[in-house]
Amino acid sequence: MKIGICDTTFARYDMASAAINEINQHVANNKIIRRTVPGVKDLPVACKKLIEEEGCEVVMALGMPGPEVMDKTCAHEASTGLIQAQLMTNTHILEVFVHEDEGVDEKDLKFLADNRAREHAQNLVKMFFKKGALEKEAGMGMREGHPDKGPL
Ligand code: RDL
Ligand code: RDL
Ligand code: RDL
Repeated sequence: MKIGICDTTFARYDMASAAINEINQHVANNKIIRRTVPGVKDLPVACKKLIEEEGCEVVMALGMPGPEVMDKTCAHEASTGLIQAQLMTNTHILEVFVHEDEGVDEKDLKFLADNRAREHAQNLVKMFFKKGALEKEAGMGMREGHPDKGPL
């Protein structure tokens, strides 16, 4: 399988390497194509190109919106762009965003970024390599990065 990984230089943690490391721990013999762009708003077209020009069957888009209102707006715009790219290509692009103000301090933010990237990579593996795996987790209050909330 061809897997696309797209990340940004704006992010303060190398989430792409964490995601690639996690994928390789679970499944072998896949072609992983990585692209890095400046910021989250550059992700949608980069992901679309990975799908249309490089033949990727799934892509992860990893980014870090900053703490300012402008950054949050940027993140929302990037998100709608990523959804548009998915609909245009009929292909999943897993959005892995960690907001810079989600961590209580820098250490916590780093831990969260690494964890969230890895847990979304595990979701990718479950979606494309382990048939029925996500159905087993349906309604279980799963979260990425933070502890799971659990079912009611
Ligand atoms: O196309 C060039 C830039 O506009 C693009 O890279 C933006 O995504 C960069 N950017 C902002 O301009 C901004 O105000 C980013 C953020 N905030 C942000 O919070 N996170 C980013 N990029 O990854
Ligand atoms: O593409 C992978 C994820 O980005 C995607 O599954 C999101 O829908 C996950 N998600 C969030 O990232 C978030 O900030 C969800 C929520 N909030 C939410 O409130 N409910 C969800 N997903 O079902
Ligand atoms: O409970 C409040 C939530 O907003 C908080 O838990 C965030 O961590 C939610 N969240 C994001 O804001 C985000 O950008 C999540 C994701 N991405 C995500 O990918 N997975 C999550 N939460 O479980």
